[in-house]
Amino acid sequence: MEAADQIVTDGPFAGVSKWTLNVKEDPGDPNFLQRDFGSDVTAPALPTVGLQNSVLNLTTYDATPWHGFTNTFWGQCETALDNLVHRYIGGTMDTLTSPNDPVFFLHHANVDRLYAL
Ligand SMILES: [Cu+2]
Repeated sequence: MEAADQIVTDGPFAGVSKWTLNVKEDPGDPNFLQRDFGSDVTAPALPTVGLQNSVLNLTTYDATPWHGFTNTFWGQCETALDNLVHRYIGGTMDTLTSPNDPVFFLHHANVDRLYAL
């Protein structure tokens, strides 16, 4: 659950006192965990199992121009799966300091699992 400022308001990482962010992109960024599920219009939902399976079925690992927007396993894993989850959760997960959010590690463990498959 999050309030208007996207601060996480319940659970073990709620508020400022339970989970203080010390590494920030910008010194003015808040020092509390923020989430804003589904508010990004480009990421209104988590990736589906069907999307995940379609990425797993891509047989080319990567291709020119090597930038991640190709229809390859690496390109789609990064853009269609990984980035979509960051944008769907929003808040802290949608920043360069997204490892401040504990869910980052759950999410990236799954990304690692996909690479292993
Ligand atoms: Cu990521």
